[in-house]
Amino acid sequence: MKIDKAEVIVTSPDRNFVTLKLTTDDGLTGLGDATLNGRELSVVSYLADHVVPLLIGRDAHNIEDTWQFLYRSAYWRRGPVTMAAIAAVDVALWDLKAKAAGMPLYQLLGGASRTGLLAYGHASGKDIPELFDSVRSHLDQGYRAIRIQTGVPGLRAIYGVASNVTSAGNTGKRYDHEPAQRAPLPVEEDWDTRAYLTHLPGVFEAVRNEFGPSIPLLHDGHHRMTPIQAAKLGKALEPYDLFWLEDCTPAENQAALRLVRQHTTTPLAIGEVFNTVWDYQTLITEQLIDYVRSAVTHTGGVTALKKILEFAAQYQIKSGMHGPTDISPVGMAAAMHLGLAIHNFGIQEYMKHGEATNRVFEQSFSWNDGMLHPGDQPGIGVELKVDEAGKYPYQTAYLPYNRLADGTVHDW
Ligand code: KDG
Ligand code: MG
Repeated sequence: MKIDKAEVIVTSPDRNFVTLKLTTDDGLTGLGDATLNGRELSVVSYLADHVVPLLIGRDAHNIEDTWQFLYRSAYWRRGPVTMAAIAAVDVALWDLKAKAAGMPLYQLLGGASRTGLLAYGHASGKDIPELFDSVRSHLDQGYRAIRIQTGVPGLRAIYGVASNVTSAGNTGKRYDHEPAQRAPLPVEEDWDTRAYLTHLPGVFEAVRNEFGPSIPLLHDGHHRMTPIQAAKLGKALEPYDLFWLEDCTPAENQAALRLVRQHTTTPLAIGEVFNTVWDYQTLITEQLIDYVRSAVTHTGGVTALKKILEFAAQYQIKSGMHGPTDISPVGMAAAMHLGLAIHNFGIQEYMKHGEATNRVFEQSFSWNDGMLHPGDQPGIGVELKVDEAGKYPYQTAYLPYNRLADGTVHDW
């Protein structure tokens, strides 16, 4: 099974996606997601200019060897662009191998360890009434676990709150997806950590009072706190029994999590911006987190993330794979197969893709009663409709960024 053709396909149905499509000499096709939100074209170049020429003629069955070759032969290791490109090759090869075997990918990863994957969705609102409406709507859609984000009094914008406004103006349509605004330049938002820390515990108190003690609730701090602020927030949220507090600090300083951990029993989740096991070394061996947030797409694929999660399992740390809409349906499918197979699955983030995206990517996963299942089609269960993809050319898009009241740039 030799690789005959490797194509990098960029499409922007509801947002930009980068997909690698491999075709073998026996006519099988495999897909891999290489989407890096706001920096999509750098992965396109990495793949098209540097990786595609290395793939032609290779044995598609040799997944581990191809991974090690791409990682080590580049000399320049790690980083989101490199690891997203390697991930795309890796997932496309797993898709091919599973299709060749006539099995869904999870069977090749050891078989199903569970019947489905508990998923969480994103409820948000600029104030409590709007947040409650969003929680109700998620419950109606079947979600059994819900992330809670709200506006903070005095701030115009806050991470994670759905909006009706894009750079093109107020569309009237509510945008619940993670932003990467289609615009020539990034949008500036405002931020005040003190106002946020004062406001948030009351929000969780209100949500618990309204929706009761049993529903798993999550929150994303989006790297905005110092370690001592994160420790304070974790402690303040303990009465509301969070499933996790995510990205409480910019965790590239892994040792900082020691301080947070010493002060709170609120479970911690980290890693959506990480790309190798080395980013987790201290966090895992010292048991400073409870959930690994990496996506298959940004961590070198199924091969590499499976190893990270098996390492984490030795320390009773579970998976919480990143699943916003900037992970394409291909990346989501790979995550579902991996999540179904590993022992230490925790929860899967799941934001629904838009209708145009679902027309471009034909998918076989199911969503029943708050649980995901990747389906039983051979491979990962996603096919790319090339004609449909061609209708949506790339659009310049940037993530927003933050400034404090005095103009200082802050983490977004
Ligand atoms: O590209 C950035 C988004 O993926 C990020 O803002 C989403 O934090 C996120 C999450 O937890 O889904
Ligand atoms: Mg996050």
